[in-house]
Amino acid sequence: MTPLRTCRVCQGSVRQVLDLGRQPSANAFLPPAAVADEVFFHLAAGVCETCTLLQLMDETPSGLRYRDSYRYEASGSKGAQAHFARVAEHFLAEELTGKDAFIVEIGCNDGVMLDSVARAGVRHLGVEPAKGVAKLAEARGVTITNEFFGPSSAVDIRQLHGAADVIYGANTICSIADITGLMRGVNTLLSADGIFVFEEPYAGTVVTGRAFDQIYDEHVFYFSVRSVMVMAERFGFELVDVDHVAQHGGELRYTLARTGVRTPSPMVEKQRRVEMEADLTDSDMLQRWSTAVHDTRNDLVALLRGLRADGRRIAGYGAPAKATTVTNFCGIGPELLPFVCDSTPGKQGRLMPGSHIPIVSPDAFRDEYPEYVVLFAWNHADEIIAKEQAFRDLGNKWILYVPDVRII
Ligand code: DWN
Ligand code: ZN
Repeated sequence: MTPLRTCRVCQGSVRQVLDLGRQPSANAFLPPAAVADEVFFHLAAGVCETCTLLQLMDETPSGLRYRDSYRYEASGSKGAQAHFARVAEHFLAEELTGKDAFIVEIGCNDGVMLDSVARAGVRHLGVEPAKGVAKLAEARGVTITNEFFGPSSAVDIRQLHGAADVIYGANTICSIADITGLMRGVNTLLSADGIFVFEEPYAGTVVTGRAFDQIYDEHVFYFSVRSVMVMAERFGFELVDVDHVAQHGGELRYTLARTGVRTPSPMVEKQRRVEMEADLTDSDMLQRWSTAVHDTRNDLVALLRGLRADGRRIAGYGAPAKATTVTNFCGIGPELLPFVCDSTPGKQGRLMPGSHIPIVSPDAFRDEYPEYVVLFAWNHADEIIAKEQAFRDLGNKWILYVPDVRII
């Protein structure tokens, strides 16, 4: 938990811009007997005064993250399944067309993307350190190596399988604090004209979209086009394409190639201008953001306290990692929200990190609907609200808090 003094990419000074207080590791869902062993750290985001990269000030020790007990399953929503099937289709049609094409996914989780590649009979490798989800990927027929990606695993993979045409990561590159080690690994493994593609939480969504709950220990970086351009250049790469991704409230997908090998798409310049016009990392903008996030906290807590005082039955829906940030930042515990429901079997029967709110199955929620429910999995709102139409038909209400607190 060493405080960061310099940017992890460019060594510029990092200025703290948002303090989210004492927090546990966001995906460390606890068995009730393990409460005494819980580890906390200081969660705060800062901005690099040189390359503008938004990043965590402190880190949890890496041993605490992505352990064998890691519970998040990337296939957990229909939206994600469809999205990753489309990503695979794109790679298969555009990049993996050679006779012996090879794709590596860094942090493939339960194999939601590589599943389609494996079915197409194309050479692939998922690099996944969390044993539980890696086993799920293997069970679908995905080839796995159970380790962290870095400079030495990249050498081993290259020796065993040859160079990769595509290296891909979804919501994983932002969690690799040692960006130099990552980029050295990519440099070792990527073919001369290959691409490194990663889609990650976007600084614009986190700041202007006020999705402050994307900030937690796993997400060390909140990239933007501007900061990725600097990062790519430092390591001999170039940002050649940018796409909008609807997942997780709005992300960006970045495509890097070795400098000069591919012609950058006009989207790169277009998105860079959008960011400049939005003053994304301007200090006044970040100050207003911090104030707005604190307002959200006050509004949400006041709403929940008022509902409890009126004797209303309230609960939470979804136990995403994001809910750890919100509940701990706002001081919301079981006295305000007696339970949250989540469809992930491995989370049920456990407690939310830090807040210790019990997690139950969605069946328990349907057995006796609460009157007001905080939709922590707000990024899946369309899917969940449609699925739980009966909840609303009975006059019950959803509570949302990104970008502002509101009842629908
Ligand atoms: O970056 C990360 C992303 C990809 O996934 C990781 N660091 C951790 C994780 O973030 P998250 O936990 O915020 O992801 P989700 O997809 O927003 O989590 C949604 C949660 O809601 C899951 O626990 C499943 C649950 N859920 C549910 O109970 N009913 C989801 C849907 C769609 C449902 O119908
Ligand atoms: Zn920097």
